[in-house]
Amino acid sequence: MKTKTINKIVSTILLAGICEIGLAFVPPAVNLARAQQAANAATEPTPKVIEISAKKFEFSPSQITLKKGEPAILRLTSSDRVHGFMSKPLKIDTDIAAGKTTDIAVTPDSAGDFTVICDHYCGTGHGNMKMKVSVVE
Ligand SMILES: [Cu+2]
Repeated sequence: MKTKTINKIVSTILLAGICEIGLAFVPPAVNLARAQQAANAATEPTPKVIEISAKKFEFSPSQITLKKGEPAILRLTSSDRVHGFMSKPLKIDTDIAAGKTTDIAVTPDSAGDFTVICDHYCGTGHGNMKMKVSVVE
């Protein structure tokens, strides 16, 4: 009777141990998928960073070229006051505060020439404050 009880306890402990191993064990296929994901992330190109500065009443450079489907970061600064930076077809709309860097991510989905305008009134020349973004295939 006593031995039987001990045997039962021992087998319960063993069973619990096996379950724990079972939980910790990750099938190799899952591990492989994870490794593949990590490798893909590592080989994904880091977005190109393009610096654009704004001041009354121009953007510099006044023209940039992006590639369709390729992510880029536009690093925007203003040397005088707050300006806008807006292009509907490129899905860009932000303000550029003075003395601060504003990063915006853009991945153009169609080729062509697009105009970015300052949509934050900044003075008499505001209406002509724009730049061109050329998106190539
Ligand atoms: Cu403006």
